[in-house]
Amino acid sequence: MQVFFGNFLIMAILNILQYPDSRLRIKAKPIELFDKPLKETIADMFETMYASKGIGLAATQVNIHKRLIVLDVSPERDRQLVLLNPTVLKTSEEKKLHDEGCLSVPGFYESVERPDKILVEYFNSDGSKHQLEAGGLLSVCIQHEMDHLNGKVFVDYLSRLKQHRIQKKLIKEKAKLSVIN
Ligand code: QAP
Ligand code: CO
Repeated sequence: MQVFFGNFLIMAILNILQYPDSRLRIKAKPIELFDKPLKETIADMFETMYASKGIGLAATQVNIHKRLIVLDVSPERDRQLVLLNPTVLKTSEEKKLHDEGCLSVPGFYESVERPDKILVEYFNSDGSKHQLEAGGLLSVCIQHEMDHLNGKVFVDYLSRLKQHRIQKKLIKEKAKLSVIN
């Protein structure tokens, strides 16, 4: 939600769901209306992503189950990308290993294998259709965020042992925090 206070536009930092929250498993629905509330959600998602020092955030992670992702993989943090209703048209045969983290899985980084290059079709916030050929970190990030829209988390690609270790640690951390608060 955005609030106008005089001339100031106040954006909100949204709550990020933490793995293994079952709401991270909900499949997001296509966006049908490219309206003002949608633009406000996008602004809030960027605010949330930058505040958390992230490079990508899917709507699913902030408990909004619509097909919307925001990204900024630039070192200067000034290249905002919004992908609405993204679909992958092509993937390269070549796969690569890349270290991944996730704002919903704080403190854990693990290597995941994915196609090196992808061709994605998406809509921007004005409702116009675009295509983007991505490689490297951008490609990894788009694939990671698109997984979220389908209820998938990068941890799902790891061994059962690693999944259980991560779950145990995050549940334990949460329990500690609830004693304090
Ligand atoms: C997905 O993830 C990604 O654990 C985006 O303590 C990440 O922005 C794709 C973050 C890496 C490709 C490579 C994670 C921030 C941010 C943490 C993120 C943390 C603070 C993760
Ligand atoms: Co993630």
